[in-house]
Amino acid sequence: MWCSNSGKKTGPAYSQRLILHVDADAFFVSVEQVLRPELAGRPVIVGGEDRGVVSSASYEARRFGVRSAMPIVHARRICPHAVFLPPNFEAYKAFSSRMFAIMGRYSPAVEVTSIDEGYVDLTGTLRLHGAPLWEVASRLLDEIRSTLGINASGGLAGSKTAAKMATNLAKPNGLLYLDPARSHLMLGRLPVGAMPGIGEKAQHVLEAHGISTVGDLAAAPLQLLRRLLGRWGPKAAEIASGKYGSPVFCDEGRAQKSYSMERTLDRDTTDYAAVRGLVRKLAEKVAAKLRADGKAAWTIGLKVRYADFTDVSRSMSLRRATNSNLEILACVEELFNKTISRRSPIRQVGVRISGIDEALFQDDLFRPYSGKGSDLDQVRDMIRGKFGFETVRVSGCTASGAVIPSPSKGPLLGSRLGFTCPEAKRPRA
Ligand code: DCP
Ligand code: MG
Repeated sequence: MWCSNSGKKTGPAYSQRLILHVDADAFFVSVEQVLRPELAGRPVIVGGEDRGVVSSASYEARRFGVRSAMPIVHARRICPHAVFLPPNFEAYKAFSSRMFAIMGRYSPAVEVTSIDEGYVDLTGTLRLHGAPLWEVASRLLDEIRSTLGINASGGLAGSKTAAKMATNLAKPNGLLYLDPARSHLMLGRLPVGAMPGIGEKAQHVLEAHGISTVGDLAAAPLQLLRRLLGRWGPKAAEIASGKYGSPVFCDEGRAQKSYSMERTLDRDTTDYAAVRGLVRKLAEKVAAKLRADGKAAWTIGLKVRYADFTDVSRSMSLRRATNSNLEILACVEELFNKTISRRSPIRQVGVRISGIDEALFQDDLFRPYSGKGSDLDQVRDMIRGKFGFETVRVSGCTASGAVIPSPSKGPLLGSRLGFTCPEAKRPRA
């Protein structure tokens, strides 16, 4: 379902489409500063251990050049006096749901796009709030500040893209209202890379063809854009011109769109057997989460980051959505074999499952399908849930997807079901 923005037929002031984009400032760090007030105003960096990357940097740390996704070792070099903290996802999730609960009080149409970012469709709420909508937007951000103790920035405009671009201009701790009738005059002057969806690569391609601003993109010949960006080209031009306005997705927006996990290795390695083992473990963990939510996925993806920071990603789409370990491991195996083609050390690997759907399929028409996977998957998930992931190991996987239990000597809990349990742990008394 999507929430319509057509508004009531009560004149332009009521029906004008106005969308507020909200994005918390330095979110992970801000939460840490609320939990540890002594860190307020200091350069603070949240990220993995030494081999990891920066997740969030306070604006004080950004002054020294620290950015998200930068290796922690580099951040330590350029900002040695910063406080470095490991992530505390439970706390971030709790703050995130409180932030979206506040947003939901201003309009029923809220689309969650990430842990700290989303849209509120304020169209048609003028009479409800009894105040101009930029004032309402400002109240909403104030409420986030006073209730949660973190700063959030906002952009209020006639489309989601314009609102998001306005937020980026307002950051940190600001609110920018762009009159829908004139916003293209301001946004059109921004560099083309400022438009959401135009990444670094696309920006370079466009600039090489004289398209350097958002306005240039809006005016560029569609044929050229199709050649440069493929099918996305004409749509990008439409968005840049402000003519395209995708609706605020309410229900689906809240639903998880993908499941992923990635790991940075302890050291860069060419031990592909070990990397392959890690990839399989990630895939199994992601598949288990998918099953726990009663979902299935159409697309399985693998990302490999080499030591020189080049990323190679591959994905494959299936003929039907799946949440079966067997099928997901077989895909990951195939992707791994296709991806690992160069003899370079690997730094990081990740598995991403997308195209999320309800797990509606069932092989046995006379047995209702729970959505939680096959018997084998269910038993495996149950044992791992109780005794830990490592208690059950799926020990081999052929290209066709058949799981081969590895020969083992001891008493194997579950071995008849096609998996091995290396240390068959007994339930604790
Ligand atoms: N995040 C992450 N890794 C990244 C980017 C982000 O783990 N490469 C996490 C940490 C961020 C949170 O997601 O706090 C939100 O991402 P943002 O891009 O909104 O970044 P911040 O909120 O930290 O900063 P900003 O003020 O620029 O929004
Ligand atoms: Mg943010």
